[in-house]
Amino acid sequence: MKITALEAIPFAIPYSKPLKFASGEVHVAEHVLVRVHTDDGIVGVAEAPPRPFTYGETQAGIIAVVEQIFAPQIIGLTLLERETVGARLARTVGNPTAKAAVDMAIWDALGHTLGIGVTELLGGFTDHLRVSHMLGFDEPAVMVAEAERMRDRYGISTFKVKVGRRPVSLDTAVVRALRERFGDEIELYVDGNRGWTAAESLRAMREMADLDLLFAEELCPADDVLGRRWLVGHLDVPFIADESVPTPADVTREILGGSATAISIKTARTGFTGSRRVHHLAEGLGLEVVLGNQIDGQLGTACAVNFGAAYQLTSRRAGELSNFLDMSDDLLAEPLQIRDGVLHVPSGNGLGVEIDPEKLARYRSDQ
Ligand code: MUC
Ligand code: MG
Repeated sequence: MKITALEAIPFAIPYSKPLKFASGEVHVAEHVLVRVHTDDGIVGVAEAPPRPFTYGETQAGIIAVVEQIFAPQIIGLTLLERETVGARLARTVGNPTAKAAVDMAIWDALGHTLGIGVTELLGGFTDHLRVSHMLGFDEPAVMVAEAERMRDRYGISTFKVKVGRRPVSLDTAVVRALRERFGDEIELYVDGNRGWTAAESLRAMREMADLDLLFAEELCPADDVLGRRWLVGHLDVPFIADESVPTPADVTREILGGSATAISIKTARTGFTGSRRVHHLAEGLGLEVVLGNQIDGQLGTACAVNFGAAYQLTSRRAGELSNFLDMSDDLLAEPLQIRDGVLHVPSGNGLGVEIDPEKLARYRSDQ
């Protein structure tokens, strides 16, 4: 079970439908495949998606930190020393998706070593999640057509609508069009990626008061400390903190400060070990939790569903597990399948997935 090598492999897969939102846009999935090798010949995998507009990471930076700093720190430790691994990685500040991918690749390797799935290792609550699809910026008619396609083809009936444009009516018109088209057949919530001010956020939420929203997510910046607290105090739906809570300490600060009343857990930024800490904290605080999406590919989505299915709290709400559908291709040998609005945890040991060597050869950008 001893870790003998750590690899960081860049790859690039274009999106067939780019995703646009208030803090940025993504046209090509330029992610990093992280592989952990052990002395038993086991290989664990995970994916790090650089999001410079959210965490400041880049593809080149993730490779550098994994190869130059993390690899020498953890080679020689065993798969059972995950807290030691975490403590060593924590000596480097930031780099959340690089750290998360190393952590999740270790869990995958552990699952393969023990002959157990990661969901079972973590908690084993269920084997599937309902799926929520994230709709990026566009005209109302295009976003309604996209929701129709997701519903008709994959049975998805929960949608997170990206908002945060100016004037706010650009976005409230989209949400209204969706509600008018689907009535109560769908669940809807909105995510502003910090695009609005607190006052704009409240104006928009009042315009949408009759649209039966589940949640509002990160509508304005958490650094607008008093404005955000004021906003959250005026809302009658849970306010989800997403990019403002990359660590358990951030969750504590935002919730106790009155700047959020719910949280998004993203395995892409807290791995399994950190996400478990955030989950337990949320459970203790009695918070609503949504399993979020860092615009993950299929490998990242396999990580998310493995985690989400492990616990009751993370499987209660639909998880954001479908944005890989907007990619032109992926790396997995067996593609993930969403049916009737549900994604099952891939069966098998570890994460239950395998990388297709031909696809990796085609999309890796370091050779
Ligand atoms: C989300 O929930 O915000 C877009 C930016 C980011 O950091 O994550 C995605 C989705
Ligand atoms: Mg978000």
